[in-house]
Amino acid sequence: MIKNILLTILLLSLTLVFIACGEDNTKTNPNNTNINNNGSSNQSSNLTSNNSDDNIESVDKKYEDPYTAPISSEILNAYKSKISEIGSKRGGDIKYDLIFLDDDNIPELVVTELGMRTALYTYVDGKVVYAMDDEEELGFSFGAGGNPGYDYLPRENVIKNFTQESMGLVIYTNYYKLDEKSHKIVKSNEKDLYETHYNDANGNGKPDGNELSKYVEEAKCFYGDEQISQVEFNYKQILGKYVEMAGTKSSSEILKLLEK
Ligand SMILES: [Ca+2]
Ligand SMILES: [Ca+2]
Repeated sequence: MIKNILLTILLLSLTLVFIACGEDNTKTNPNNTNINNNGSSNQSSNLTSNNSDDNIESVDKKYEDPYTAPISSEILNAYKSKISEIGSKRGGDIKYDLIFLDDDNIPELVVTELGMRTALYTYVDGKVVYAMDDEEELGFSFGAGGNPGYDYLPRENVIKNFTQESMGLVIYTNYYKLDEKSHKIVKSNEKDLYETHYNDANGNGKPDGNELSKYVEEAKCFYGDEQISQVEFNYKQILGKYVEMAGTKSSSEILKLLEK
């Protein structure tokens, strides 16, 4: 088992050398990187799942449909009340979905204000709790300013997001997780993980003045203020077969699915 894990890690790191901070990323389309990550993860899951039936089962379970999974009626009823409450409080185009973000068999509720924000709720001790910092703001914002949205690894408690700043010259890769104690979404990395595509001629760590006008193909990689190698950068990536984290169902559609 340990051998398999080591082999997988080795293969992933070798594959990744060709992804981040390399030619593919210089296209600055976050979706490109996403596709690459999905591709490399497919290879790795094939490798591992060929090894035993247990692994095939666990891969299947990861992508289990929350609407047909065995979930207690207490949890489903609590989410139904929350959906009705959100629907009556907020106007606009709100969409919902249930996902298994972490592996505790209690699904999370995704609430998306289309093209604007996505928020998560989870269920703790008989109650639906808001998993974001600020309820007024309704969670992660996306759509504007080079942030296409959020993806997650089912049952692995990983949320991933790319954010482009300075017209694509700086690209952040953000990872988040649901904190077990606070039941809030928190950043997984202590420091920012990002790539830059400009020549910092004045050395102030920011793209400014003439630096903004030239896109540099070869990326520099950073963790916080520290420049790191491509290999170190790749090593900090969390690979897997990501799924988009966004509400896709109207309140009436999801309430129907939750009737059991
Ligand atoms: Ca959960
Ligand atoms: Ca500068």
